[in-house]
Amino acid sequence: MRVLFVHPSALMYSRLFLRLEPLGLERVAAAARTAGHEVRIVDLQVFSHDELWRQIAEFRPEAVGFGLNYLANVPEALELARDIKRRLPPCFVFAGGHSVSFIARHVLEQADGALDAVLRGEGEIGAPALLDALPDHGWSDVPGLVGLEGDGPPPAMLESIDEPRPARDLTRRRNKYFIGVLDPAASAEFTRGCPWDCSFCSAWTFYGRRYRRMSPSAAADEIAGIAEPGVFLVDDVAFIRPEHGDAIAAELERRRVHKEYYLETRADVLLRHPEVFERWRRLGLNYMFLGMEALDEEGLDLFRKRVSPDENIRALETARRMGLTVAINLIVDPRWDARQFELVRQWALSVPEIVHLTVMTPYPGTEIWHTESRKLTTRDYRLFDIQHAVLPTRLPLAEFYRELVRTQSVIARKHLGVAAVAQTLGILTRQLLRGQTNFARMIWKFDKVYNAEQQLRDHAEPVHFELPLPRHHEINPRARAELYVHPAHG
Ligand code: B12
Ligand code: SF4
Repeated sequence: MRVLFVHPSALMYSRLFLRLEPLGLERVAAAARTAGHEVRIVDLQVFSHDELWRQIAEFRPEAVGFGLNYLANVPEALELARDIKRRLPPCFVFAGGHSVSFIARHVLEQADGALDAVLRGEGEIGAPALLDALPDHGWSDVPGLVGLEGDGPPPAMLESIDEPRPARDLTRRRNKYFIGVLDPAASAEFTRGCPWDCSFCSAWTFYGRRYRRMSPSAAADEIAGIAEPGVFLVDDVAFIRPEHGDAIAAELERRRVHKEYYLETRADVLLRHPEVFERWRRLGLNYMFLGMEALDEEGLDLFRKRVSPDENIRALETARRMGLTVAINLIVDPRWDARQFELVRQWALSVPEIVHLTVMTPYPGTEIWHTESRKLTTRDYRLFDIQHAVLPTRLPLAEFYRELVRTQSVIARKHLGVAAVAQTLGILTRQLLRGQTNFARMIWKFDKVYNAEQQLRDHAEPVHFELPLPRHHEINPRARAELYVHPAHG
């Protein structure tokens, strides 16, 4: 069967700081190809809609699968699905991915016939099963299927994440994938899931709180097979198990594989086993993302981060000592007033790290979705990109955005401004000589992407598709069980 997988367009954040390959979609595409299907991928982060229509006309797919990891992409995917059905009526159109898994039935109903099914959970098992079932519509056995005529059994999980290897050969214009100065950059995954349970996050609920590791030799094969010099590790928390990080490092050392790495971890993990990160530093680890989330105890308790402000500060010192460039994420509470924004600006300017701000946003699949969603000021999917405020702000909304954008701009100028360009001039020159312009463009694009008036105007756009509301508004054991996509473990 001819199958086309589609990743929707880049969201606000990805238009500036990073744009990464659709790793999940590449893995699902690989599984479908192994099952004997003819598979293509269109990534709308790096292609315009014209390329999609060209593929629809030329390749004439019998099935199209949209990757919906992000809520903010739901309206675009539904509109494209409708157009595909118009141009190619017999084509089977479905969606899968992180966010859509939590609200599958709702999205299917909203699609009003434009989608034939949503596949919940990991796609490596479900997607080939669905494609195999398609000719005679024997869907009722497809794990994770939510269909127009009923549901299949619960989503099935891979025992081992060693296989399938992502079908990187199917993504084109790979030189458009980058993260900051890692330009170009590929992505790779060593582990899946997270054993913590932060209240604002759905990484643990999606995987039923399970945590799986790739075997060290498969992980090293994966890295060795990547053509790009830079690698972003998509693991939610890198090297939770120090022996796993060490074993992969040993394999890479033995094979003399050297890349430049960017990874994400937690302060307590770094502090417990700095030696693993030191070892990776020698292998090319240069950039680390630390999800600090809040500067004070109260904020950290609110998000159930189980890390103290002191641990966060010590982790920063440890990373600095190792010579790592660190990016920090802070969650903006919509209740912040002008004074709190000012404090954050001062703090951000006083530390050498790159500081990112994301606005606290309740998502389906998180605990705060149940406790906060009654207060939502909008249910427009497009605003759920953690750069817009969807909860009531203490400041008038226009002023909130002015403070937010001003803070982001002050911080961005610290890194993207003339001084930073001078510091990174060597990197920039080398990239431009190789024809890599993503990082250079990012430096000059900030004001186009971040604009308080535009963010305010986004709230006035006509809304065609809205998020559903949760059935429970508190976290009792039943509501907690319902958070999971893959059945909970332990
Ligand atoms: C890596 C990552 C990114 C990368 C994106 C890379 C890319 N282009 O896809 C970067 C760093 C760019 C990123 C950015 C953002 N991210 Co992000 N990201 C992740 C992260 C940590 C891992 C995703 C990943 O690659 N996993 C590994 C692959 C193999 O798994 P996967 O993609 O989930 O795919 C599997 C299934 O979902 C499914 N599947 C996927 N696609 C499809 C398609 C079909 C047809 C089918 C059947 C199945 C299927 O099968 C796959 C294999 O099992 C997740 C957290 C998590 N653990 O999932 C957050 C996460 C997905 N991100 C999140 C957010 C909020 C964002 C941002 C909005 C943040 C921001 N600061 O603005 C941006 C917006 C990105 C954008 N599109 O523009 C949220 C999602 C929230 C939501 N409900 O919408 C998550 C869940 C993190 C969280 N803390 O809650 N992100
Ligand atoms: S925020 Fe990080 S540590 Fe907390 S549950 Fe999500 S992935 Fe795990």
